[in-house]
Amino acid sequence: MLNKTIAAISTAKGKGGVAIIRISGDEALSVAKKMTKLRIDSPEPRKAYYCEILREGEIIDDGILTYFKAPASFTGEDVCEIACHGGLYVTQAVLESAFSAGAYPAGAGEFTKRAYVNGKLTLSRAEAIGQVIDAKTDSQLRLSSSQARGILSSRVDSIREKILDCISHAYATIDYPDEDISEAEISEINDCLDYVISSLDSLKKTYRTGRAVCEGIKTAIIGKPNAGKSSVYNMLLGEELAIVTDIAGTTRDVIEHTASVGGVTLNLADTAGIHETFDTVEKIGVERAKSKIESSELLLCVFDSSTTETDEDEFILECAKGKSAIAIINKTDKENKLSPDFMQKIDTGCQKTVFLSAKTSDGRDELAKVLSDMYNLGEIDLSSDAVIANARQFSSVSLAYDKACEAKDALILGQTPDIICFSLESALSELNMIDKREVSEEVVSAIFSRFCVGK
Ligand SMILES: Nc1nc2c(ncn2[C@@H]2O[C@H](COP(=O)(O)OP(=O)(O)OP(=O)(O)O)[C@@H](O)[C@H]2O)c(=O)[nH]1
Ligand SMILES: [Mg+2]
Repeated sequence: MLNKTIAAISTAKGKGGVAIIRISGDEALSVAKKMTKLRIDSPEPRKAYYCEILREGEIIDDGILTYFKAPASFTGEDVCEIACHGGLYVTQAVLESAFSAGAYPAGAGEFTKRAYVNGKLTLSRAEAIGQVIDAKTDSQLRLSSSQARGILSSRVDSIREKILDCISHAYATIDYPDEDISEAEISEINDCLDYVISSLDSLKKTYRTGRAVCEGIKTAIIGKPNAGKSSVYNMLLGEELAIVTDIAGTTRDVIEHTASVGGVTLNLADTAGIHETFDTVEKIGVERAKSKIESSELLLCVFDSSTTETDEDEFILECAKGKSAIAIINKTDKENKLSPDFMQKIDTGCQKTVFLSAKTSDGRDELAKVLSDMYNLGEIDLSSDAVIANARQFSSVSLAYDKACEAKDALILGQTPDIICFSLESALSELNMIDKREVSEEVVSAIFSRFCVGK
């Protein structure tokens, strides 16, 4: 399958100035030559050539052809890119002309998959390219673009080399089974192992940040009716998405959008005000709000500071128990009527308290800072540090960490070098899952199927 020459539109679907049709495979140049009229016989690699574009011999457009000779191309195969005019119909016609000239339609992510198979990209870099395309926030773009440049891959490589060092030290002692491992050798293996364990531990910890940036945190805004939940929701999203009125019980259905606050991606849900109600529709809304609390990882508990607290506010604090929760004391543009006792209860019931006015946006920066600290964004430079950004990578690093700890335990217990080596080799093979070829075809296909056609 892989040696078929494939073609697809690589630019976004829609009307634009220019569109690019990418062709990759052994026949790329011959396909491109069949479907264009060039002024020369053979284009030189990496040079742009004006050409007329043909469909069954008839000129349908003109554009630019660029030829990339294998292996110096994105996919590692021969690649031709034809830039034509970006109309919907003309682009499709140029693509069909590539098919008539012998190319096959590319599947989703097939160009990037070929780049990976041909060793042009590591798996984590390929994943990061997908994230660059999908990025919706500035932090997502910064993180994925640095990982696409291979920062995670080089960090993983340097840890792999250290593990190989440990293995070679331990194997050296196996060659002399009659001699005990000397103190000096034990200390060398020990230092090496400590380095590996602490590097894997630091890398593992970056997942809290990576996940907060890339996947986002499921967050519910909860509070009693009229506390200002929908106003806080709109303020965080920078748009009037939820209806705000002074009538208690305005929000009934759960409304969900994604916001970036302090670099953290919040998958935000605005919910109905929680209280006792006999209104059938509102009752359903309150039930939905309660189930949203269950399924959320983070709660933004909104309290109206312009009125004294009620049992409903006490109930919100009950909901926050055992959960990650930030208290938002809203309406700070008005006089604070919450009792000092209740303020104290808020402080103990929630991890952090932020004073905010959804009306004036005062306190938004403070909330951004709290979120950024909560997910360690201040400690990590998204554009230069290696960061674990998905569950697959996290699982490999965690398992490698466990195996390295097993090796250290074996060393401390004075077990034979082959036992230490066995654990270290398992650590290595777990780590190999991040970038190397030990990944199953199923995992690889799942990763690339998330890409769009043309990438
Ligand atoms: N002064 C002031 N008024 C606010 C602030 N935030 C919200 N309000 C007002 O409080 C009222 C209720 O706001 P909403 O955002 O609809 O409150 P809610 O918690 O979503 O209410 P329900 O959906 O009914 O549960 C509206 O009149 C808002 O304009 C604030 O920070 N300051
Ligand atoms: Mg509301």
